[in-house]
Amino acid sequence: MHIEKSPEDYYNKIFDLLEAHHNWFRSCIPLIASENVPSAAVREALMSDFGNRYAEGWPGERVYAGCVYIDQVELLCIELAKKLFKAEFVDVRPTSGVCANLSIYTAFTQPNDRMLALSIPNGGHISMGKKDFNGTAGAVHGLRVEYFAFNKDEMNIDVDQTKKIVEKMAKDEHDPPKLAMFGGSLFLFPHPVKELADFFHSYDMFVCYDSAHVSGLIAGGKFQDPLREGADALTLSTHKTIFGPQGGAIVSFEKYSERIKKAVFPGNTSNHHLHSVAGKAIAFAEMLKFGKEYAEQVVRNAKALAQALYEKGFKVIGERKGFTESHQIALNIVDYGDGGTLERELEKANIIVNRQLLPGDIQAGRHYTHPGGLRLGTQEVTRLGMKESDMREIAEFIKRVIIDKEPTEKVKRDVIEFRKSYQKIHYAFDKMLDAYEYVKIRG
Ligand code: DSN
Repeated sequence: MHIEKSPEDYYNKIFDLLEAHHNWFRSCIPLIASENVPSAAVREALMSDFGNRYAEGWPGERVYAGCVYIDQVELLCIELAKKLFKAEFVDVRPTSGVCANLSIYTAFTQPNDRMLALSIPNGGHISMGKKDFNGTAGAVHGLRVEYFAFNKDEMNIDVDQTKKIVEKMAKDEHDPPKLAMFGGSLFLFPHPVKELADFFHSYDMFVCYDSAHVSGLIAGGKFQDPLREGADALTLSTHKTIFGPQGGAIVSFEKYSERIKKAVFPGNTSNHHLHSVAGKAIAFAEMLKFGKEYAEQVVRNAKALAQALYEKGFKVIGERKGFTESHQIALNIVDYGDGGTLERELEKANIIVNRQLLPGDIQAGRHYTHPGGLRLGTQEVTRLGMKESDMREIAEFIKRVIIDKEPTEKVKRDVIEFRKSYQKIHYAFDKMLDAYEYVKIRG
């Protein structure tokens, strides 16, 4: 018999589910490369009244009254981000990485222009995708997306072949790209910005670098320094290797500031989530203080996890180059199943990863629901205080699920035991709350 739920039933159920999620994550190994766990300080900022206000425009030039304190926080957020990225100009208003990329498209291209980016199996993000695939660049801004040449063995952009592609577009077709977008979602090794930026500039292309995944590593002085290597702007996420709230930002030079500001507002945002700006500011202060030590440990952990997985028999992508220089590890798991199935098996053992399209998957007939890869990231487990020896334990848990096919219930029991020692946040000013502690503020 169907019993109609009351509003109270829904209300209580939602809180039950929220609390259940927090309790579950306390005993999981979180390895999604695009996530992180914010400090209690960031969570406090997110709960503030800033989240209920409007502040369209730039600090001091708002469309609304009531922004006395909001303006001060946003200016501090900008100041912190400028220090973090040694930059002349930062716009912290984009509400996501996609919004930041779309603002760059708006500022520096016209619909129907050509743009250069990585294809999704080679590491590109959906925001750089073609119209046919409903990617933001093609479907929203009408750009014609062309691909960088990619070297699968190097897991990187092929410099010489890419130059040939652009020369052909410019000389034979009289239609060079207007924008090159480095960076992406599967991102193991620094991209050849230094090798290509001058060449792209010689065709009047704007050079952007999507650092959504690696922004915390760049801020911490690891990986690469795109603005000094020739990029005109960085777009970023504030919640992957930076441990802030979900959001975006654009980092660039003063000469581009007016175009970027207009593209962000009114171009691509109305109000810009002011509680998130406060959270970004707190996370930037944490990064300024702890970012170097954190970024170094993230990369050490990624290398240790990759090495341990390799020694246990996994095909770890990028072997010849030391597996990774970022927080990410990519596994080719076609010998054991497909990415979709194995992602779910690992989840049953409280190991949270995501399936990943790898270079060559589409040609091999694989699809994004059942791709040939898994992607792992070490940024969140590093925030929980884990070190290289813990990476070896994690590799063993993953092997037990994927290679040994042990019952996931059995592995899960050991994962829960392992996780008990890692409940606190590291690289933060305030460590009072546990990382995934559920905070109840209703009566
Ligand atoms: N799709 C996300 C990632 O995991 O890379 C970023 O938006």
